[in-house]
Amino acid sequence: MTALLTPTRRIRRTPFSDGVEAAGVKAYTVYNHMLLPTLFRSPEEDYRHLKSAVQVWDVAVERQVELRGPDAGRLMQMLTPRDLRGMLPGQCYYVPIVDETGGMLNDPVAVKISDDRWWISIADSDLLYWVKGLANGWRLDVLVDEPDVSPLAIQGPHADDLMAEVFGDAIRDVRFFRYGYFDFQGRSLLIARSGYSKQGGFEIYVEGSDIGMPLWNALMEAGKKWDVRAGCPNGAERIEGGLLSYGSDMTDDNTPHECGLGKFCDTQTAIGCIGRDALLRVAKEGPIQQIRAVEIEGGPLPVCDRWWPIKAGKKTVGRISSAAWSWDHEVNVAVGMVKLSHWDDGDEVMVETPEGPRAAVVREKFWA
Ligand code: THG
Repeated sequence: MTALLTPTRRIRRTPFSDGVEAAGVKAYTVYNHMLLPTLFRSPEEDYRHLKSAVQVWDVAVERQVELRGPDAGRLMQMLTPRDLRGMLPGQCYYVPIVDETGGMLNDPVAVKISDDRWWISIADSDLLYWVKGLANGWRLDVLVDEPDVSPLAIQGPHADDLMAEVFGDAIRDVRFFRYGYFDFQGRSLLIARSGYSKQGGFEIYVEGSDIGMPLWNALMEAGKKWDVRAGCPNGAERIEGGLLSYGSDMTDDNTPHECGLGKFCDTQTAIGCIGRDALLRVAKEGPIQQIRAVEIEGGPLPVCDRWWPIKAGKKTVGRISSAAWSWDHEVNVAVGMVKLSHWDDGDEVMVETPEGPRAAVVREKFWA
């Protein structure tokens, strides 16, 4: 598919779209009904620059579902099998969200603002309707809305330097998956050390679209000495790091355990979680397929826009959901859902790619 994308009002722009366009964006995808840049210079240039400098990413598509009211905490725990009792304001948790069958509905970052106020920073599914449905069906005392909050990510080895220039040195002390409030032009912004790369960095939860471009411009100006550029989540880098993409690598057909997210589940103690009973059952047996890193041999492959079957002889033993050429590892790095019979480290399989069958090796660990 190489056609253009026709813009409509259904495909939402972001508070940073003017900056993204001025920076020469070359390709977009659609995520949460909103534009998400996918390419600026070339896949290789974007990849190498992310790993050596610092980039500003328009990730406004990470929309927030806000829970506000006395039952906000109760509702939040209904959504996830991760035990939230120990979570304090100032913390972010990566949380699987599951339905009544234990199927994954989303894999957001939950931000606890106070006992009665949370933001759920969602991946690509319409989680708002599920959450509103639960709040109303259970007659909970909570407001559920999408606020005017748009994340802007600063990622790369010079992220701390750039952020300190704009927000002051105190930003360096924010720990991983913690946040603090920092001032920009008289507005207090929630800034977390997090982001969809393994290069380190921050996410600014920009509250109020009107300050989107002023902030974008200030970051671009302050970052000149570190060669700051507009960037975006990078396919190869995120696969190397084992960061999953909801809708591509997993859907509501998968449990968190199949997705390797069992470490973010405390199903025994997550009392109130809608999917708890279902997950307790599947957790007893353990999954029979699981997400794995897969190395696909040979040269670069086209973009993976449909499942590529994984074969062992004539048998299908899984499917690839994402793949990209890694310039650092000089191999195609991929994410696959692999059956138990072939998921051990070093297991040799074949992948049916659009370029024909390719030898591949299943890996226990991702690359970064
Ligand atoms: N940041 C914010 N919102 C998001 C994303 C994000 N919403 C959409 C999407 N990304 C949600 N999915 C993920 C997937 C991975 C991570 C965060 C969100 C992630 N994982 C780390 C890891 O797996 O190494 C850390 C997990 C942990 O240790 O808690 O960061 O990126 N705001």
